[in-house]
Amino acid sequence: MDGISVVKLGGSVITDKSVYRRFRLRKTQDIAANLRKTGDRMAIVIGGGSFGHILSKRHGIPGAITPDRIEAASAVHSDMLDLAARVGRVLSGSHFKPYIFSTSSMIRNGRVDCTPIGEYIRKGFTPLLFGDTYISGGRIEIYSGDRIVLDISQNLKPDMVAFLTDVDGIYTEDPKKNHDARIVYEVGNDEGIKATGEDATGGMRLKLDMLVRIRKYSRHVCVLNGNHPERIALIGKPGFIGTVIS
Ligand code: ATP
Ligand code: IP8
Repeated sequence: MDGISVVKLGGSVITDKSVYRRFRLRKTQDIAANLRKTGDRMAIVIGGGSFGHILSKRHGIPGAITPDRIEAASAVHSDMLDLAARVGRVLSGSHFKPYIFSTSSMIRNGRVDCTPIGEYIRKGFTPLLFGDTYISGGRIEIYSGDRIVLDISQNLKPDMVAFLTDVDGIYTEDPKKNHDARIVYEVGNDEGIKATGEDATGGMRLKLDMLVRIRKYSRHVCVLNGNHPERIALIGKPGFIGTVIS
């Protein structure tokens, strides 16, 4: 395609969300190789998975600042930096030039200042950002990777935005909880979709809200299964398996 893309690597794909800090190296390598084949320049955002959500939930983050939460937020931030470093090494192995931005250092007036991202992409880097904890007033908050994708999209107006999760796309309801759930190939708004969110940032519920908003800034927004990374090649083409936001 040779355009500019923003790709969210969901924590449900690159980590095992049920085991603290378990990284899926081989899966991430497969995804990186398939992203490389697109020829696109891109920014990559990683979600929390088991590096972000387990400790956050255990210590009640987001929440008011307490000594316990300060310790936990520091640990979550370090864990996310570690996850970003691991993903960065995988991307380098696929000949990207990743450049990690620490999200909490880029928050200005309640949102991520994405001004440098476009410049780094144009110079040949692949900016890599991650969902993160940050301080706001008397609270410790979480800045979701999904929200970062919205901020970058607003700034860059990318040709394509793709969210990789561990299911085929958006379903009528959670496919892991109800086997009658059906995939919805085209979504215009979030009406008629039951989305549950059990992680620290609201899971699929927040994602749906973000997807609809991101569509204003990009012609092609989709959700696909990162466990089948060969599907990346079919984004925007006939035969694509996943959900397109219309
Ligand atoms: P992270 O936030 O760690 O980056 P992620 O972005 O990969 O994770 P989740 O927030 O875990 O993804 O959302 C994906 C999960 O949402 C799926 O594993 C699925 O079980 C669940 N889910 C709930 N409702 C739906 C729905 N209507 N359609 C599709 N998946 C849903
Ligand atoms: O998984 C949350 O980002 P998300 C990151 O994209 C943390 O919602 C630190 C839990």
